Amino acid sequence: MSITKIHARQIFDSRGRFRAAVPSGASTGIHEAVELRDGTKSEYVGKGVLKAVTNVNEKIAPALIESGIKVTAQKDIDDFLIKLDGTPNKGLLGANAILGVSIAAAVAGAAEKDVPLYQHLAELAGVKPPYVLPVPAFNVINGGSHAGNKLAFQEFMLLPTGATSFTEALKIGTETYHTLKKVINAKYGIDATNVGDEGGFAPNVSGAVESLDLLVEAIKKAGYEGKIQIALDVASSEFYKEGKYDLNFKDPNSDPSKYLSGKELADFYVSLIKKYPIVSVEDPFDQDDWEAWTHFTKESGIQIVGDDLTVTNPLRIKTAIEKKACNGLLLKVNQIGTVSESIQAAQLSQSDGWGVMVSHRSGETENTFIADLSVALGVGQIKTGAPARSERVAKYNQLLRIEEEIGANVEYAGGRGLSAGLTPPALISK
Ligand code: 2PG
Ligand code: MG
Repeated sequence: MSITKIHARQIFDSRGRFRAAVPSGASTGIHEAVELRDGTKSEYVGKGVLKAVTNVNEKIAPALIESGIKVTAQKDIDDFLIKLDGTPNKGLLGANAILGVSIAAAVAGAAEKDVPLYQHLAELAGVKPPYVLPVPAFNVINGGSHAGNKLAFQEFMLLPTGATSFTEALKIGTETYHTLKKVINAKYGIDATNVGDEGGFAPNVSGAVESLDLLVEAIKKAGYEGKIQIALDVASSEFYKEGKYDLNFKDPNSDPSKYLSGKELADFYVSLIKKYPIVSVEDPFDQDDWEAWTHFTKESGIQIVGDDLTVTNPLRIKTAIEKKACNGLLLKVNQIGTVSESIQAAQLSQSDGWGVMVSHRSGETENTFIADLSVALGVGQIKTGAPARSERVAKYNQLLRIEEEIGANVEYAGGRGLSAGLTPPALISK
């Protein structure tokens, strides 16, 4: 069947900002596809997306309906949208307008075939069962641009790689999250247990070492030592200044003589990797500091994930492959703007042996598309915040449903999955 009706409306994200059916970042990379915002300061503090909504309703909808493309032909739909926009960064219609339609088409395609969304997406990607449920990366301490504390690093994540199912991973993550809350309360008081944008706690710790010590203590107290490994998202483009890294960037009086060089920052990471069970580091360096990336990926021996560096864009991923700049992709559908290009980005990365982690944005909605996408692509990793705040938990709950629905034939990526080449072996061998 071809498409007969498309309708967009402006809705609100987890920060109370406004968009069509797509998420939105705070620590966005400069090379991401364009998110069209109205910019009318007097309305919705300039963050409205009514222009993008109009682009869907008045430009995309009539053209796509007129085209007669079948709703199950995702690649044709996405190619049509890319062409209709005509710019390399989807700046004309807006990646938010385009992605809303692309995702809606995928959901409608699954309905037309009368199969679950993850199955439809897997068929589009050519991925065969058995389906693999991803290891969740729970972001339990929030810093950087996602929290009102002094912490420079943006995300401290727990990966229950030692679980035997997704359901157990969620149990382990949730129990450890609540144990962490008690640990933080005992050390810093109840005020320090307020949460940041992604549901993790945002205590006013001095830095990464203090945060990692909290995680290790919580893991031990919760009884999950050896079952949980740690991932970081440094989001360092946020504090790259004049070729150096300012770990005190939230202080307006930060002292430039204390900024770190790329080499000094790399040495700091190496010391952390030695001391803590860290198996993955995302955005350790600025989005255009290629040399530092290449050097550190080789030196670290663990998964190094490109987010702002690669922006889910096949062209940037190709460059990263050539430069051996990283060995992991953070897959964010709104960085590129269509479902088909997201699948292409994942598969291009996997073709070079990279790990792939499907990801939410810090500004999220209750939409659970990425949960299905992570299963469809069988990538073995997903990050969608702490096990708190409904826009985060909605994705984890959808994965519970999928695991239950698939039943006996389901596999969990932790352990077996990771060693089967879904992600670098370092994730389990460390
Ligand atoms: C990131 C994301 C999601 P944002 O940097 O990985 O955690 O944050 O959506 O703000 O870019
Ligand atoms: Mg990131």
